[in-house]
Amino acid sequence: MKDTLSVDPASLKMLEIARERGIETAWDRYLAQQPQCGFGELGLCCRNCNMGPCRIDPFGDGPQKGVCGATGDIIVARNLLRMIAAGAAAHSDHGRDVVETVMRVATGEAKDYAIKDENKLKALAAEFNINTEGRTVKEIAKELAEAVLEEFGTRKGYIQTVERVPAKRKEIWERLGLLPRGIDREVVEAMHRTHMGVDNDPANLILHGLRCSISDGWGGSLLATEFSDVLFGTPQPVKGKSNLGVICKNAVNILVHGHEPILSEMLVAAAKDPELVAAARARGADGINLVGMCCTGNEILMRHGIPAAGNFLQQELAIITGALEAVVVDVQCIMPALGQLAACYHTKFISTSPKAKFPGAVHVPFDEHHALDTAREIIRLAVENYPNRNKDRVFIPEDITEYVAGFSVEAILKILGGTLNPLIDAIKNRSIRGIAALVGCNNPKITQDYNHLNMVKELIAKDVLVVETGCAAIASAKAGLLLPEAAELAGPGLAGVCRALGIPPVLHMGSCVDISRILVVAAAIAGELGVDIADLPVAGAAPEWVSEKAVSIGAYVVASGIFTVLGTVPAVLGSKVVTELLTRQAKDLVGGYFAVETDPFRAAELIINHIDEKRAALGI
Ligand code: BF8
Ligand code: SF4
Repeated sequence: MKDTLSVDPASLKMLEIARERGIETAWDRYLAQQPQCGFGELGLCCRNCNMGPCRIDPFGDGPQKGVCGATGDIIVARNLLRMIAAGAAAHSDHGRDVVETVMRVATGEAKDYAIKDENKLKALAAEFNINTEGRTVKEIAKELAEAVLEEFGTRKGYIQTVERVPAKRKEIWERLGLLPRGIDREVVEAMHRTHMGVDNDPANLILHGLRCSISDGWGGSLLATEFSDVLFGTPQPVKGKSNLGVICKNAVNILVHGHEPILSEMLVAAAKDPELVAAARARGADGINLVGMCCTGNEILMRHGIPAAGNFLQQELAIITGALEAVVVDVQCIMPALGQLAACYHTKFISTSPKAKFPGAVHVPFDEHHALDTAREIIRLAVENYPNRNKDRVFIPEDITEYVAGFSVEAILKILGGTLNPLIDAIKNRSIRGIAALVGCNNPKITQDYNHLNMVKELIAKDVLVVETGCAAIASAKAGLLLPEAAELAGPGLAGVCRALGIPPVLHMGSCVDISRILVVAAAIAGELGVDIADLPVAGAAPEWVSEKAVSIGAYVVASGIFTVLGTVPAVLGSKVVTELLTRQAKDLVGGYFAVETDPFRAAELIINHIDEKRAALGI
């Protein structure tokens, strides 16, 4: 669908305002890039050394080798591995930051944070063979954080958390040499192998890509999720509001955007500070309104029901409302365009991480030692900025949709009465035909939210339970699909289950690192049934994916045995060898494999066919 930029009415209204005001957005910059580089689209360009840049002619008339002799297959495989490594690094570095914060809580350095979920702390301690008897929470937390920080460069063979996969899956990984030996190590090795003149075997490169991605999905991301739960509490179902209409006309509006809950959780606390609320009122505002964007939005909506202002392509649109006093960011998925855009308004663009600085941003360094004080300082900057708002330039679309989020594994178990058996029974008796995980971003290459929403609707109508994270989940929130009432759109089997349990047919399981929650559920179901994850009637999809993190996610989901459909085309088609490997041979090797399907209806059909095949093989 190309005739409209978005199916989100709020986005369309804001794009109209942007057009009237002559303000550019990602959609305009995407158009200005046309035609995009054909070599790049196919993955056929290389800049890995200074004999290059080199490119391979896909039509066979021009060069078929780089200066070093690298073929198109080698170049495509190397480029893909670098993308996986960057994505795995991003998730895992986020994970490390959260674990380090737990360490600082344990040593008393991060006094503004506390251990909120002691049960999870103890369960993790048991997993890492740490004694909890007669010890204080801080003692346990310190030893656990030390053990987990060791996982990033471990020398003990392979990382501990892969023990969570069913035995059959572990055997496959062992046989193929895919057990990750340490999270940092796999990323470093990916960079080493892709250096000029090192690994020049496409299959060997891709297999390492799978190992590197497993160190993310079953390592860095999983640890980010678990330790965020330890620090901030394990999410439980919570109601909230979504879309740009959550920005308030008469309040000090602060948009928090990025990924790590370490910052956003403190902003949530500081925004309630009576002194700051009074300061906002003294300047004529009704109060302080904190809203989230992208995954940091997901983190705080999952735990506090903080409104979600939107997903990836709405970050600029939020500023164009003219009603944001501040946009506060940490790391990942933050467009560098925001600085220049914020300067067209009174909006302060505040960066906080030493890892992520931006043109046009005010940098307020955030660290765990003075977290609440820094968060207060940031909120104060926003409050003091309120009188600078030009009321004539404010336009806030009225679109607001309610959602229910917070479906952690623990929350799902609680709803099911303590075990997964009711879910497994529903799958066996076909009330639930299968489970599809829809994840990932928005991409201006396709109509915003169109692929997400149409895939979700097709799948639930055919009794497939949908679980979501990231910007995909926000798309569903905005469309009202995260409400129990959306069961009306589900097939009779799924609708019956939703009504009996009071849940929506689409479960919001969190931010992108929380895809690990989905893996954990899949592993647990496989364990109960005594089969491998690859045997389950389960599939994955990234209908509008953008980021390198999504490439790592796709790789570890496939490596875990799950069929995955991509809705935007990855830069691999320049190599027949790599394309075949990902879309066919992977099935024989790891059970999971990729399909690329840009049409959401056909993509949903692929998933349903896959689910039915798996059901037939299981005899259910
Ligand atoms: O990690 S879905 S645009 S915000 S990458 Fe980014 Fe994509 Fe959104 Fe979260 Ni995930
Ligand atoms: Fe060219 Fe080979 Fe250098 Fe890549 S590594 S830029 S293909 S010479």
